[in-house]
Amino acid sequence: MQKKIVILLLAIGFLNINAFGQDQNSTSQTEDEFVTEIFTVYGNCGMCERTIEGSLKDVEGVTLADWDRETDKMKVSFNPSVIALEDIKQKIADVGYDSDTHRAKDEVYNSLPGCCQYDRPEN
Ligand SMILES: [Cu+2]
Repeated sequence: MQKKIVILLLAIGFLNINAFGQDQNSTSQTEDEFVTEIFTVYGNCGMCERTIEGSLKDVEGVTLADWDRETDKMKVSFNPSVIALEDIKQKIADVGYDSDTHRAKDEVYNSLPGCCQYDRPEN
């Protein structure tokens, strides 16, 4: 009877160590996989914010998309093995917004609501 209890305790101890080891492992993996980038996206108002952030909603590999209308800074966390920064900027351009490297098509920009037609950067 005593022996059984000892074995049981040993087994529980082993499981705990194992679970702990796995936990550590998956945490560091998640940290390694995701990167955060900050870049400029031109826009005006709260509606722009919804459109810009909405362009990355439900996009695979993107875990955070936050645009600050005071500073025009876009913060994106993503997994670069799933989606490239270029593709993220293209998705933002596709809904009408210029970034530091990607330019929206004129017709998409022109179809934005008047209040959202921000001053475009040159070229
Ligand atoms: Cu707007």
